[in-house]
Amino acid sequence: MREAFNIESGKHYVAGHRGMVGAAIVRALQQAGARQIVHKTSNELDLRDSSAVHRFFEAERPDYVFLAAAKVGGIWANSTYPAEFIYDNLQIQNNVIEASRRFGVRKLLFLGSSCIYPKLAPQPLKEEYLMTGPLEPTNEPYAMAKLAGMSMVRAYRQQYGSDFISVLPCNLYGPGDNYHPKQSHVMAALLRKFSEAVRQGSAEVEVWGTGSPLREFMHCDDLASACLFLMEHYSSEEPVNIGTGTEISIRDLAGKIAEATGFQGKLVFNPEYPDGTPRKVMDSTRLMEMGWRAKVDLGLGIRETLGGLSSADF
Ligand code: GFB
Repeated sequence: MREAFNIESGKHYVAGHRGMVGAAIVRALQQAGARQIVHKTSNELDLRDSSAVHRFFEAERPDYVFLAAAKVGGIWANSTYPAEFIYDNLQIQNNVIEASRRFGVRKLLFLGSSCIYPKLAPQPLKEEYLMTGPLEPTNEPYAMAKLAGMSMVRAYRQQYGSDFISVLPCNLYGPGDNYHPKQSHVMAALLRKFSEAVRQGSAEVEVWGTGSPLREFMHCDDLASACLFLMEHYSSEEPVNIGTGTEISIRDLAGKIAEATGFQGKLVFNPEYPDGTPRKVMDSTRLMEMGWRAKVDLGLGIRETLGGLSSADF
């Protein structure tokens, strides 16, 4: 019989705590009463270094692990640094998952992404559609690494009885995002572009691609809430989609952000940049049937994220 997930008394290790997702998970754990949260910066602990990771786990012996550390980025970053995306992510997840098994971690949550579904899988995406067709070329190495991580989670459950689970979030945004002008995801990139355009009085903002692709966005605090919910209530080898079920075109998203920032100028769509996957809205029935729902409305989430931006972000 597996022991219940005990937030208060358990020792939680959040790998990647300084990233947008990791920081949101730390906030959620603190708000839920967690008293022992351990984390290390990438300078303190390089998760690609197997012996360093094993030394850390031997010393800290966490009960629960949230594997939110990864090399992530938007469509341009994935297309530009494919070797780093596959190497770093394979190294990180191999080391953390194996060390978690070796040092008796009670439960581990592995984060995949909706971008690892086949490019043209039927929509909305159901978990069983994974691995049923060719991947989106712009982030195939990243997707292969994440698919390998999910396979590892299943294999460790089967061979060692490890209580490890995998989740698949949709596109995310919120405080602490990466606002790098080229390497960021679309939400962060547009929040930055429109904010700077208003500040500088620019007449136009460049939006990459045609604007026609559809994306599903969730606030990182909702994702963190879903992760704690699944750590408490879910224990199976099947991955779980974490989405809102609502999609928006890049064009309409740009319009929403222009309105939220008060930008009055022109949107210029640049088709020299790739559109990527045309759609990737997920079917999150498996999660919703367990009783969890996303709470943060997209318009409100965009305004709150804008309001929280500071010069430290850009
Ligand atoms: O978030 P994003 O970069 O990646 O979104 P994906 C890319 C979509 O937004 C493309 C358009 O259709 C872009 O043409 N876009 C418009 C922009 N303006 C911009 C901009 O200024 N910056 C960016 N980045 N995009 C990612 C995967 O796919 O999804 C990652 O590559 C990750 O691995 C992430 O899984 C969740 O949503 O296409």
